Amino acid sequence: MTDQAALAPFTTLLDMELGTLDPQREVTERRLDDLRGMFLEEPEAGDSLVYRVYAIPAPATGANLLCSTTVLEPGTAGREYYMTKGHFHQVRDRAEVYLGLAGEGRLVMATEDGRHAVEPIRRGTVSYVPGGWAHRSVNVGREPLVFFAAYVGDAGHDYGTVERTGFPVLIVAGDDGPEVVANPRYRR
Ligand code: M6P
Ligand code: ZN
Repeated sequence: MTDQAALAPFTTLLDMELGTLDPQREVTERRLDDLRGMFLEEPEAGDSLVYRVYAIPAPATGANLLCSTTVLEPGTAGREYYMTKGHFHQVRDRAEVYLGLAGEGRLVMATEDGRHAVEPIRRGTVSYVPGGWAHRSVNVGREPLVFFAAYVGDAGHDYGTVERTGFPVLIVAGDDGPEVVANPRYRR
């Protein structure tokens, strides 16, 4: 018998604008202090909230899907918009799907050999993150960016690789809106 046997069907109510879940289960908060070293310019001191992840827990096995909503606040550190830490999956070939719910964002993805892709996130976008692609979301709008994500349960989060290399590109506030620029600190 696997964990599967212990899991009964259940439903969660998702507020499509706010991204909150009812019932609320695990909530992870990330503040500017948790993102130290990730922005090109260090943000001013302060522990401003950057994002919250509301998870729907399930056993972290390859038979399950782990689902969460992320609510990413608007803001900038230097010219860079607020963003998530970003990660590869520990099990590299595990895929993920992002469904945009509210706000305006970008999904930045990169492979370990240095390729990158930038896709929009807004209400109704469904983005496929193939295995082997690190992913980070960026809020380029003035409202919270809200999206739903589902990934293979045994994927795991590898934050260390992204912390070491960065992403090949940054999303920065330009005169006419968001711009994709090369990351001068990126190294494979
Ligand atoms: C999405 C998913 C989660 C992830 C969250 C925040 O909801 O990809 O697995 O935790 O975004 O991103 P990060 O873990 O990179 O901070
Ligand atoms: Zn992921």
